[in-house]
Amino acid sequence: MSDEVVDEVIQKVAEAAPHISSGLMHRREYVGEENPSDEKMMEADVWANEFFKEKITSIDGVGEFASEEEHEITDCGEGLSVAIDPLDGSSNIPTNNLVGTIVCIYDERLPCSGENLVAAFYILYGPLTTVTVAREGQVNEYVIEESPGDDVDLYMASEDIRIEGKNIYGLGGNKAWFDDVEDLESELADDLKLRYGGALVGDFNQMLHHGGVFGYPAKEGYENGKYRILFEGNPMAFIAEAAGGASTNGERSILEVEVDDIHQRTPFYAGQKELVQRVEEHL
Ligand code: FBP
Repeated sequence: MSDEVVDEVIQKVAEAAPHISSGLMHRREYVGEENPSDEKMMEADVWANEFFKEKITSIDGVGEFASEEEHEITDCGEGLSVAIDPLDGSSNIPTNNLVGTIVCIYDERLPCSGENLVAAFYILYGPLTTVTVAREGQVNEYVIEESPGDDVDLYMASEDIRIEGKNIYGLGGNKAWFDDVEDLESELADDLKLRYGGALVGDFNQMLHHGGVFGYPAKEGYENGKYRILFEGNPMAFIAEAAGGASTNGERSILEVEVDDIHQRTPFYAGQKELVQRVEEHL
C-alpha cells in the first residue's frame, strides 16, 4: 500500500512541475506577508503551495500535509505524512537563478525525526526540469518532459547516483559565521572548488553529481541554523545518505535529530563521507 502512495505523490508532483515552471514569470512580486519562519513570501511561494497542496491532499493514503509556508499541519485522514518546501530558493526567481521543490514522505505523524522517512525527492527547475528521488537506498535522477497534450514523461538521466568525489564545496550564510566555520571554510577552499548559487536544491544537486560537501552553518542570527529540518534538512540528508554520503548538524546525522516543532531549524551539512567527518572534527 505505502509504495503505491509514494509512487502517486512522486507522479503528481512531477506532473505539476512544467506548470509551476511556466507560471513563475508572472509571480515574482512579494505579497507583503511572511511565512512561519518570518521570511517574505513571493506570489510564486503562495501559488505553488496551494497548487501542490491540492494535488497531494487529494491522494488516498496521505494522512497529513505540512508546508514550510504554513503554520499548521493539515490532517487529511489515515496514511503517510507529506512535508513540502513548495519553492526552495524563491529569492532566486527575480534574478532568474535556480529554484526547486522539495518533498519528503514520513511513515509517522508529524513532527518526527528523519529516521521515519520512507522517501524524499526534489524537483530542480534549471536548464532542464528534473526530479531526483531517493527510496529503498537508491537515488535516481529523471528528466521531466512535457509531451503534446500535456502528458508528462520521466526519462532516467542518472541511475543509482553515488557521492564519491571530493571536488566542490559550498557553504551558505558567510557574512556572520562563527570562528570554527571560518577555519573549516578556509581548509575546504585549499582543496576544493567553490560552488554557491543561493538555492539549497541547486547547490545540493551540484554536490550530488560532482562529489564534495555542501552546508548552511549556524551563524549569528541563525544560532540553530537556517534550514527547516522537516522540510529541508531531513529530505536532503536522506538523499545524501541513500547516495552513500553522509549528513551532520555538526554532531550527528541530521536524520537522528529529535524534532518537536514543525518549523524547527538545524545547522546542515551533507556530502562525501570523509568530508562530512572533517566538518564534525572542526565543529
Ligand atoms: P527557502 O527559499 O525555501 O526559504 O530556502 C532558503 C534558502 O533560499 C535556500 O534555498 C538557500 O540555500 C538559502 O536560503 C540562501 O540563503 P542566503 O540568502 O543566506 O544565501
